[in-house]
Amino acid sequence: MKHPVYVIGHKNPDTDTIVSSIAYAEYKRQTGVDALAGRLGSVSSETEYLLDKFSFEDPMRIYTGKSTLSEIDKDKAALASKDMTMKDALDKVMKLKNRGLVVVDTNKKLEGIVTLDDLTYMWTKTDKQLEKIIKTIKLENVLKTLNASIVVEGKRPLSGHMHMFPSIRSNVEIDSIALLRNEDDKLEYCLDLGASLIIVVTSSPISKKIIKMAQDMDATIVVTKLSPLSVTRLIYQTPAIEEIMISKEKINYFNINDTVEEASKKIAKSRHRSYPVLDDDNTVVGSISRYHLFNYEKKKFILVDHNEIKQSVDDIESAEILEIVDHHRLGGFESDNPINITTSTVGACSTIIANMYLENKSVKLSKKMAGLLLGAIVSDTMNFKSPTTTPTDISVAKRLERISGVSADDLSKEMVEHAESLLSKRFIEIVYNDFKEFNIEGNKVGLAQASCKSKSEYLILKDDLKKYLEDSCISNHYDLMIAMLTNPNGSGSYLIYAGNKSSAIKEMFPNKIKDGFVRGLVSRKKQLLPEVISTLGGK
Ligand SMILES: [Mn+2]
Repeated sequence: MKHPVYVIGHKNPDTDTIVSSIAYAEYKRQTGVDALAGRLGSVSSETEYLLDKFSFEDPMRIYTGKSTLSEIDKDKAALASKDMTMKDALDKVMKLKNRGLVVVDTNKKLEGIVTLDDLTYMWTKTDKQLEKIIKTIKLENVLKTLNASIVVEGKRPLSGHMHMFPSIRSNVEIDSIALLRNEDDKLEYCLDLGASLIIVVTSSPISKKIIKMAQDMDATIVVTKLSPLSVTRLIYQTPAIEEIMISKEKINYFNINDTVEEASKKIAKSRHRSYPVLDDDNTVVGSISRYHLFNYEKKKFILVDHNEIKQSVDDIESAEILEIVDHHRLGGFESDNPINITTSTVGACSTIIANMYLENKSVKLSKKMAGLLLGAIVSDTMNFKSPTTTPTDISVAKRLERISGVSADDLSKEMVEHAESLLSKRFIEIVYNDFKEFNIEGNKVGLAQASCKSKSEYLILKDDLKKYLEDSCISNHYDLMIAMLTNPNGSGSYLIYAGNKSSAIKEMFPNKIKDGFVRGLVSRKKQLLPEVISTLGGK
């Protein structure tokens, strides 16, 4: 099984993160890496609009860095139906490494398992236990296993008793099975005492007298050319495996979405060799053994648009990080192996990736991919108005405009139009989806950023959102919380604030703030934070 490398952006994905993962996965595929784009949350309506416009699919949702059973190598399950004879099961199981069969119904739903051990335990059973099993054998299985043919078919039931080459003085029980040579006196004797199934080891025909007698007694006679020894051995392998299988309720089995860690824990407590793996419809899709759980390849990731563990996929510690492409500060990341890191202080991660496409002549940048990347750069730099914008962002965007035939300005306007209304979000999302906490001169400060398309949205929200911030300050002990509601067109931000230090805000942006709006304020990191620091720090 070939394992893909997942290219993922950060949690609460924005357009730059989603586009970076799609574009870099495609870039890696063109260089021969089996890469797939993944996402850690739902996409915004702005992103969705951009994906639709250039006909790209949503990346697949990824929940954990742990490997699930669907992602590791497994054995193909050797399937059997419960009416399979033990003889056929033995023949099949001897050819398997894990020496186990998975018993399923006609829809491949799990019913139980049968292992080589179960099949051989048959020989340790008492006569009484064997009788119970022999009682269940079917005529068709006897014919198949003993390579036998029917001479007379009767309807007597089977008691489970077996008589091997009885003499005329033996106590042959009613409805028993008798194994005989083609000797009329003994055949007659057994029929007379009410034997139900007579297996005759012979190559010569059964006499008419015996046939007539069997018909009168409603008994069955079958003939086989196998040796007496083979017949004695094989007759105990004619029962169906249903009689000895271990039913579903008594075994460990796994769902394809269980993690390797969960499965290992369960397996450590049990002694079977192999365990069925089912999909969500309870259909058997494979089987695993200890070997698979101790020798699996970790899930592999390339991180784009982030590098901090807490912004990345859950359980990233269980996975392997191969590479990072980012435009944020480095956040104390450690790796076991040397890895490739590409970082640059540009306004969008998509700028770095677009640059890679433009510089690598052996990689093709399609028209629609150029449009997609352009959209992400426009979004992350707020149409180049954010102070994080660099000349590289602008020059790369110009080249993308030419290749895609789309204008950055038009794209920006369309995306702002399709951005989600703040009114459709809950306060907890507005405040905490993109939230950073700072300690400034002993003050606990929280700065939230969200995009806000219009003054009317702000006016509708501002009182209730202020109340929400005030409550959050009290319950979470913030001295100051600011919600920065930025117009995605880059014109500026509305500020809503609360906390015992909120009077300080009034000292900030003294000339620029008008009806809560600060023209030109778009970057939390480069504009708002330094202002808050200097106000609270008195510097
Ligand atoms: Mn970004």
